[in-house]
Amino acid sequence: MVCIIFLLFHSSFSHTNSTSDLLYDIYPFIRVFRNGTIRRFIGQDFAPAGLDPTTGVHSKDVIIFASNFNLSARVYLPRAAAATPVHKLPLLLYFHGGGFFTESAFSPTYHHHLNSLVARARVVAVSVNYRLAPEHLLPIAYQDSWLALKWTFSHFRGNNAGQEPWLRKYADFRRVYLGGDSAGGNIANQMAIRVGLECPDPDIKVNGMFLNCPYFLGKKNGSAGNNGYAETQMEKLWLYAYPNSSGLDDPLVNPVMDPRLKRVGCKRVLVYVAEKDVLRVRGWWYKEALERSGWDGEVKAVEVEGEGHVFNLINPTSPKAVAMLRVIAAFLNPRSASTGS
Ligand SMILES: *[C@@H]1O[C@H](CO)[C@@H](O)[C@H](O)[C@H]1NC(C)=O
Ligand SMILES: *[C@@H]1O[C@H](CO)[C@@H](O)[C@H](O)[C@H]1NC(C)=O
Ligand SMILES: *[C@@H]1O[C@H](CO)[C@@H](O)[C@H](O)[C@H]1NC(C)=O
Ligand SMILES: CC(=O)N[C@H]1CO[C@H](CO)[C@@H](O)[C@@H]1O
Repeated sequence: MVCIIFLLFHSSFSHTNSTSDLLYDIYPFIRVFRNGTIRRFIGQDFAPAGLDPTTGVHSKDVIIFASNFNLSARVYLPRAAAATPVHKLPLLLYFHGGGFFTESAFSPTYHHHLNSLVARARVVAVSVNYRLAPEHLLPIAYQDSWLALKWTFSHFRGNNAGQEPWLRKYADFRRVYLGGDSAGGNIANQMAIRVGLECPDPDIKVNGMFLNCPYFLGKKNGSAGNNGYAETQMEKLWLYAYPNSSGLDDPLVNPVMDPRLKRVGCKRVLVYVAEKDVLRVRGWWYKEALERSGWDGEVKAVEVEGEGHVFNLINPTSPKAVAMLRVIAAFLNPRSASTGS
């Protein structure tokens, strides 16, 4: 009896104890304990590169900079690249989501997504594996992404060009696109602004960008709505991923506050938002802010009814996800739509 009481007491005590052992809890993304233990709950699996039998898309992993931290990416080539003579294909630079804390360019979710998109749009793609918080706090993800962009662009020129043959041979650097979902959408926007401010090569043309449920926040600029838990978790992601930021109105996460927004370095932007996503209004506000900024381009937002955050990645075979894939493919490569591959 004493023993049972002790166990009950002890288990509730150790529960309390382990709760206080938590430095922070951003479930289901991550839990970080005071003793240094880190637990991630999504996006930790590895899908190998190679030939995808369903789509005929080839992929391989490349190390971009081995020198210090093995910055890497997964490069994709569609079946259409095998045509002779070679027709160069549009190039997509993709940034995965995961709240800056989880996922990778190599997870089954993104491997599947890129295979489908590359096959449908007939584009060459580089899916960037930037480093994650909390081991690598922001702004490292932005720095890695910019290095990956510069590495990709370095394949455009002859002499000092990069050595990845798929990019040298098949990528059309006058039809470059940026894309990303959630935190990757946030990164894509930053890369587009930086291209507008300091494009590494004036002869390279970034034509457009698509953002899927982009991760933007804002404090002064109103609350997203009634989903308290989800919204709080979304805010925590930023504050813990970037303790040195100026908070929820930092221009890196609140585009309404970003005076550089008008420098987005492409002429077409497509924003997807989902009706039940706590970030829905942020996607709409991004569109409005971009329009009001004086940016010289055309932005379109599409809202998908009845769906939640990155629904198309979670349920890629659902009719709405398939329809969305078709629209994004046509955005990246109008020719892929006209011949309906
Ligand atoms: C750290 O704390 C967690 C939660 O209390 C525990 O599961 C884990 O084993 C601990 N790790 C170390 C190295 O002590
Ligand atoms: C980079 O990759 C190589 C080969 O896999 C490995 O030996 C090395 O430890 C890695 N470096 C870092 C910093 O992860
Ligand atoms: C935060 O900013 C301060 C002041 O600029 C700097 O000294 C510090 O290294 C930064 N911390 C991180 C984690 O980047
Ligand atoms: C509450 C608030 O200030 N909302 C504004 C946030 O920013 C967007 C885009 O600029 C405006 O349309 C909202 O009115």
